[in-house]
Amino acid sequence: MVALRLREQFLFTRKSVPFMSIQWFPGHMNTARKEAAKTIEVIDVIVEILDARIPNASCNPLIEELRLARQRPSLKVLNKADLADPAVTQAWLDLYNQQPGVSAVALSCNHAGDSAKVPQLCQPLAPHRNTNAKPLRMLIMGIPNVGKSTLMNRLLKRRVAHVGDEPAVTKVQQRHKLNDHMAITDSPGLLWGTIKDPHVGLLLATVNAVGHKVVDDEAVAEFLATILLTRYPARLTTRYGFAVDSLTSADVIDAIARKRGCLLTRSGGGLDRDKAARVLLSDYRNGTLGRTSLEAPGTRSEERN
Ligand SMILES: Nc1nc2c(ncn2[C@@H]2O[C@H](COP(=O)(O)OP(=O)(O)OP(=O)(O)O)[C@@H](O)[C@H]2O)c(=O)[nH]1
Ligand SMILES: [Mg+2]
Repeated sequence: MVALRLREQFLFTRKSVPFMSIQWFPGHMNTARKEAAKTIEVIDVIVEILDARIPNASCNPLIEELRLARQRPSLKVLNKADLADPAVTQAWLDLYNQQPGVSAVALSCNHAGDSAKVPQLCQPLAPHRNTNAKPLRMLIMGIPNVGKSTLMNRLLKRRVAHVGDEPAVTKVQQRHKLNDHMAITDSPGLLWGTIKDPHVGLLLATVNAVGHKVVDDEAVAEFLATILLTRYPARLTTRYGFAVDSLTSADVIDAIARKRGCLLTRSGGGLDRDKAARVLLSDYRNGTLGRTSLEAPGTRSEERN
C-alpha cells in the first residue's frame, strides 16, 4: 500500500521529462571496469554504494552484470540517506532486502558510527570468511560521487583516499586492511556506456554524478524544478520567497534569477538562467532544500537504465 502511494506520487516525472540524452564514459572508466572485473574474482562481497535519493538510477547495470557473472553477494548501501526522504528510503530497503544474495542498508557517512555497520552486514553474506587465513575481502563499487572514498576513510578512521564533491575524483583502486581478518578496496566511480533512458541521465546529473562538460545545467535544474513543484512546492517558496502557483519549471528558474539578482553583464542585463540553475542545483545537492527523494520503487519500469 505504501509502495503504491509512493509510486503514484512520483509517476508525474516520467510524463514531464525534457528529452536530453546524457552519456559519460571517459577512458579511465573503461580501464576501471576491466580492473573491477579482475578484482571481483578475488573478493567475497561487493559493497555497492547507491545514492539514497535515486537508488534505482544509481544502480549501475555493469556492476550487477559483473557481480552476477562471478556470483558475488552484494551489500547495497543507500548512502547520503541524510539527503533523502526517510519513508521512500525505507520502501527501497524493503524491496532490496527481498532480493537473493543481497542485503541493504541506508546510512550517511556524515553521521558518526553509521559506516561501522558495513563490515558487520557484509559478514553474514560470506560466513566462511573472517579469519587471519581467510580474511573477509570487500570491494566498494558504485557510480561517481556517491561517497565510496568517504566510506573507505570513515572505516579506516583516517584519510587514505581523496574525496571531493565532483565526479571522478578516484582514478585507481586502493586496498587496505581494516584489521587482521578484514580488507577493503575502494574503486573509481563507474557509469555505463549507453544510458538508454533520458530520465535516468537527468537523475544522475541532478545528484552530480556526471561530468560537467556533458551536462546542461538549465535542463537539469528545470527537471528538478518539475519534481519540486509537484511534490515540495512550499520548499521553493520558503527558500526563495516567491509564490509558485501556476509557475512552470522554466518560470521557477527565471524567478530564482530575479530574486537572486542573477543578471547577464552583456545582452542588456537579461536574466542569467545558467547561474540561477546552478543556485537551485547547489541548494538541492547540499540539502538546503530539505530531504528529497527523486524516485520511489516502481516509478520506472522494465525500461532499465
Ligand atoms: N550529505 C552527504 N554527503 C556525503 C555523504 N557521503 C559522502 N558525501 C559527500 O559526497 C561527495 C563525494 O564523496 P566521495 O567519497 O569523493 O565520492 P566517491 O564515490 O568516492 O566519488 P568518485 O571517486 O568521484 O567516484 C563529497 O563531497 C562527500 O563529502 C553522505 O552520506 N551524506
Ligand atoms: Mg572516490
